[in-house]
Amino acid sequence: MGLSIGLVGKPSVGKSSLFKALTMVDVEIASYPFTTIEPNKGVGYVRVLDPGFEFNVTSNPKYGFIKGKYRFVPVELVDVAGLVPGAYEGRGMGNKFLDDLRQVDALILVVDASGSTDEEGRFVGAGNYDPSKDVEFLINELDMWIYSILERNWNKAARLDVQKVKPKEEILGEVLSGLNISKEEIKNVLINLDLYDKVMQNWSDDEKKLFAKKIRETKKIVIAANKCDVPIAKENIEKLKEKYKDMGVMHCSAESEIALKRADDMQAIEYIPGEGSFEWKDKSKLNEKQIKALEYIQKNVLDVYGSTGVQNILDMVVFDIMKYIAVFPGGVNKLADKEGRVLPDCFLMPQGSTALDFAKAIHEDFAKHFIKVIDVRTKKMYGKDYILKHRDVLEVVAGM
Ligand SMILES: Nc1nc2c(ncn2[C@@H]2O[C@H](COP(=O)(O)OP(=O)(O)OP(=O)(O)O)[C@@H](O)[C@H]2O)c(=O)[nH]1
Ligand SMILES: [Mg+2]
Repeated sequence: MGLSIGLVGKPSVGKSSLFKALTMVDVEIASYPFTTIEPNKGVGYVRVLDPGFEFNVTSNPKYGFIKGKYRFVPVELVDVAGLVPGAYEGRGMGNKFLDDLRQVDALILVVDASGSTDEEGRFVGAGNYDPSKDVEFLINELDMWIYSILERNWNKAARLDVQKVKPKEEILGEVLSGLNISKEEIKNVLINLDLYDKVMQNWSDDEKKLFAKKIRETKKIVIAANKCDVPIAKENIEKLKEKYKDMGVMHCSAESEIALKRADDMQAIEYIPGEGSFEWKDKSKLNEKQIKALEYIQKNVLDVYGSTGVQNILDMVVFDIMKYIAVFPGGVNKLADKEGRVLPDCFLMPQGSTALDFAKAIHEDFAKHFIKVIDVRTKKMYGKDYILKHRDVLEVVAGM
């Protein structure tokens, strides 16, 4: 299964807009709170410099696509309803819908950097709300969401604990199952909090809350500072970057990205997601208003920030925060598969993965009968413990 990334934030910050900018799936976008109720799922793409051009070939991906020198590799995205302060007490849409995010590997926390919306997502005019307040309450809501999962299951779990049916990390692992947290991580949190040997029945409420918070801290989270096309956002983004140095903070303008991608689809411009400029191809395909909008984007977004930030957020999550790398299967003598597709596959794998992990990702049998890998660029050979590098192109040799 591929990587999955969730979008969370208060209403009207542009979660669905960012989802649309990343997936180009048409979803409901509107200026009133709680536009989204049911989750949206779609495919977004991380950007990798494609190795094809080094071999003088144009790759032909089975999944994703090539644009310019880049390969866009699919990951799953999930957009959910807006979260308001007190959601854990049932305010707004409550926090149960966050269960749709249980499976995600990382979260993008979307805030309205233009400060145009209050904590409930109501429009208050640009600059009239401090977006760093959002980060505080959203983090607290995530903590309380995990706490509420614990609470829902506590009695049963505490009974198993008292009967010593199985170790705590297994009991709690089941309660938090699907949160993508390993038993080892759970055990570490328990030990660090000095709760490993304390009978669960006797945990205080504060202890449960602290445990929930520490579990949340194991999740990968980055902040997307959206609506950076509104000039006043600049100051707020600088403040957010200073205040949340430990998390990643990335400017973005979902609306700008949608406009650029649309104009690119119409072949009015040539735009590669993540870039700091675009080329005019055929202005006659656009009306006056659309041309003005694109000029505005160049001047107020691309020239100011170097990108719309939309592509950059996803790349930052996967490559910088989650520390994944992209690895390509290929043959020393042949880069195409049976159907003639050149470099058809690209695997996203955690940093530190080995040649054997790579073989396994391709096919279980390759791992079972593994002999060696050959670096297609250098023709060097490596054994099963070879640590994969970002953008490696490797042939797996197996004895079958
Ligand atoms: N200026 C500006 N406005 C944006 C941007 N992205 C979204 N918006 C506007 O913000 C409003 C809310 O956008 P949505 O994408 O529906 O927001 P949401 O977070 O999904 O909202 P809910 O589903 O209600 O929680 C809409 O009026 C969008 O046009 C942006 O990059 N810049
Ligand atoms: Mg929405």
